[in-house]
Amino acid sequence: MAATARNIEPIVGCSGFMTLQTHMLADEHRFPDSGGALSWIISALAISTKTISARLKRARLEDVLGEVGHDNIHGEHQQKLDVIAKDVSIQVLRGRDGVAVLGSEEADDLLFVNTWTSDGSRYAVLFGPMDGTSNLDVAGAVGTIFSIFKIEPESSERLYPGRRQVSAGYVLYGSSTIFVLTTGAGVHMFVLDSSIGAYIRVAESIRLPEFGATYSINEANAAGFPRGYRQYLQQCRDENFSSRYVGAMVADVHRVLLNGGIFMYPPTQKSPGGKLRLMYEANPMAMIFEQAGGVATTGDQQTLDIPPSGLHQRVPVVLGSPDNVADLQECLNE
Ligand code: AFP
Repeated sequence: MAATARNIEPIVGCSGFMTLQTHMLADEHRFPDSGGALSWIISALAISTKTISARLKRARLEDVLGEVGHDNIHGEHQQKLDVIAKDVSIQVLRGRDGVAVLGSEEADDLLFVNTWTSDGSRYAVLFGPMDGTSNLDVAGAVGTIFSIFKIEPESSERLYPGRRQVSAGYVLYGSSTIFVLTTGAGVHMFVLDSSIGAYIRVAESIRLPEFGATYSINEANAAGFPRGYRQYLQQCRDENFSSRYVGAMVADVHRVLLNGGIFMYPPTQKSPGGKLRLMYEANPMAMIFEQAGGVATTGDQQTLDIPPSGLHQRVPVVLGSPDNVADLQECLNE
């Protein structure tokens, strides 16, 4: 792993002044037959995430930090902001033309909404409204992740492999609010300008560096990782990599997307099948990484090819620069 021989420069850039809404209108030209429902859905996500961003900024002042007092479907203590973020997202999304199915990390099951667009298209929107909740009480970075599928007209299936996503994205609520989006033609990044209430495009067609000397993993679980992961981590330490871990997938993955490197949540003793959720965490991030020239795998197969078995299915997650993932894969295959 000779770091000097590899491209480690972030490759981002953009031209012109463009809001998310204008970007989506321009993007619609790729689909001349579309009735614009996807744009409406993404505009709903823009509204819900702006609302969540505003609530987060005032969280300590409005007493919305802390637990609700009961657990969610995963047996995790639900935070007040988990519930607020889910309710805001559902309220905004369920009124949009074309949203037929909603699925959220915080809801036990899929929610079916009876809506059609004039061109007959219907979509499923799956999302993790508040990712990284353990950071809330300490004003750390958190996020929202979403995945959008088009529902086949004659199909009774409601969950599809990630390869069938038509759009995916995340919002990072950090020192600024960042919206990262793909609709299958590259990955674009927007920053919320709260003075005008609009997401402004700041980077077009982001390309992940081929390699980055940073890894992101909860190393406290290392004793329970499969041998290949332990071996790869040793290799990274021997080569003086940096370790960075926020504990909110959106924040950790965003760093890797821009600077290169690798994010891993392997199988652990506590979660032998992995901890992160396929449908609204692993899949959308996998689409974004592949669209940006990166790699997304479980260690055994490409994440986007996994046939889903349920809304809350868990999988091991590896997302990263091609060279980093290739080096990990070598260790896993040994
Ligand atoms: P919370 O939302 O419960 O804080 O979980 C966050 C998360 O799902 C994901 O965002 C992180 O990458 C991962 O869990 C962190 O898990 P560990 O705390 O086990 O490292």
